[in-house]
Amino acid sequence: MGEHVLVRQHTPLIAPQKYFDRFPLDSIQLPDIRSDDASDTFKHTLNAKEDTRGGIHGNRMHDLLVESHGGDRELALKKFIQAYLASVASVDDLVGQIMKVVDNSSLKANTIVIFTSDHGWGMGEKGYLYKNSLWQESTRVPLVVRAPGISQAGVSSRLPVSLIDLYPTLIELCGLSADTVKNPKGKPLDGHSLKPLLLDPESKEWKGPNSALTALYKWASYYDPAYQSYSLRSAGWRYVRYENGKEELYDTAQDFHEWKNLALDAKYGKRLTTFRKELLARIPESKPEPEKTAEQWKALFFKRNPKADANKDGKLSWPELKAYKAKLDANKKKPKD
Ligand SMILES: [Ca+2]
Repeated sequence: MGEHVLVRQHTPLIAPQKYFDRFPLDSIQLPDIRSDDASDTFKHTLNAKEDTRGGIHGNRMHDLLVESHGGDRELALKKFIQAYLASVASVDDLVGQIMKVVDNSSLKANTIVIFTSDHGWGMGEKGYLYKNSLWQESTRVPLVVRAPGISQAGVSSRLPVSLIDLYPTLIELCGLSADTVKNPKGKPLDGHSLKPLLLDPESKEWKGPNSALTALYKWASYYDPAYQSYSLRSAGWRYVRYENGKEELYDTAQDFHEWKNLALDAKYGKRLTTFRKELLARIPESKPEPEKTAEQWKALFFKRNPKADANKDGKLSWPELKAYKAKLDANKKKPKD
């Protein structure tokens, strides 16, 4: 198995000029953006301290881009999208070159090619210009599979699947063992082989769950799976639950843009309950952070403040800690000038 990572398509959006020329500014179409779209959403309520880049970073990126174009939002987004399209076109050409090499070699008939990405990107929808959201712009990725003798060209499946399904797919297509449980501590793979869907996009043989799970990992010092933000995307719905308990629910069959948060509408209580249960069944059990004992706390303080060991005996006593902490606190209170 081989992996080829094309890093451009990525910010900063650098591509040869000829690709920019393919997308003149006046030909750029902006996505459908509703100015008040974010008003019924909760991403911005995430604890910014623990989620420095996930909470409002996308809003800041958006606002700074607009500001740098003198407040002309349309021009700002058009220029960003032009650079994005130029990068996509450049990667597209490179993929074509790779495919040409494969197809002109003896590898053609027995090489499985998967084209995908690790996340999408918000283009100003909900005032957000970044990855790391739980809305479709960020959670959806391209996924194209060419498996000789298995998949058919030009067909697609509407079923939401996940990147964790790729490994089991390759294992099955290559006829390798998927048995990952070697001892009692082992766990089976979380993903499911896409082979039935590659053979027939309408197949009823798919063994995976009805919805794709996306986790927004909080950049915290301690990881508790119960306090992360998640999205479940089924064929017709998206459910979002933020770590602070706030929820969003979108009828994606009717509301493709995910504009109207139905979680705020009592009419959808039953559907919310079902999604809540489904999510809890999918995520690992909570592992709350153990309480730190006084000694552990002292050890941590010593690690961060080695100078607190006043008599330099390599050990930090409580009086030494108290004296050093008092000094730190006094310095903190001092006015800067
Ligand atoms: Ca909205």
